Amino acid sequence: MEINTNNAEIMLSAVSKAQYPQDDMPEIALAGRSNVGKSSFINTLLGRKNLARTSSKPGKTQQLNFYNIDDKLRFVDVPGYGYAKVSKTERAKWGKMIEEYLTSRDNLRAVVSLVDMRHDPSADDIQMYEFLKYYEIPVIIVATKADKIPRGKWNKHESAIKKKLDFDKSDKFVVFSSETRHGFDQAWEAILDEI
Ligand SMILES: Nc1nc2c(ncn2[C@@H]2O[C@H](COP(=O)(O)OP(=O)(O)OP(=O)(O)O)[C@@H](O)[C@H]2O)c(=O)[nH]1
Ligand SMILES: [Mg+2]
Repeated sequence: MEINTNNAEIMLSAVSKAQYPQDDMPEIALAGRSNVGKSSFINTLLGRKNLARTSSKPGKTQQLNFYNIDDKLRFVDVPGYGYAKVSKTERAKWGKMIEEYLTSRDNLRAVVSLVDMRHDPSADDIQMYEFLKYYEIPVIIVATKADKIPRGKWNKHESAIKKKLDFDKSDKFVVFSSETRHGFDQAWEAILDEI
């Protein structure tokens, strides 16, 4: 499929089902801990600096943000989990919003689940992966911030992440960096494979 990635724009932000776009365009959602680099991943894949708002402060993205890419697919930027400074009520609202989207959205083709390549996956990362497996939602694991680890240690980190997640070999795993654009082709290939 030919996609003009320059032709991308934010379409809408939503907090509930009634606000989701009403059509059958395929969607790829981005999930991961707050600050892991979801918005940066979107910007890198679209060759844009600031289409998806990024921040060194966690918790920047608080709604489901739908990005229209050349009228061929959508990225859905999902608020990050595991941000300590939110109230219990906020967290419960977040959980409900994500769960509603992930379990009921017919447009959803796959979830790109981002983990920080430097560290073992958190309990929340593991829970997200188990959740996606349980609902049989195709998942692409993107291990990001690879630029922060020496290349000679990449294999060791990849193995550790896979082991912790109990990674299913039929899923895709992409080593990625928004800094160097490492993994750009592989990430696009994995995504286009699912839509
Ligand atoms: N070195 C490096 N920094 C990165 C990379 N990806 C993201 N960052 C930085 O990490 C911080 C958080 O990135 P975001 O893309 O805003 O993270 P997010 O997952 O969208 O965060 P929330 O919206 O809070 O959930 C920013 O300061 C980015 O510049 C990467 O691959 N390498
Ligand atoms: Mg974000």
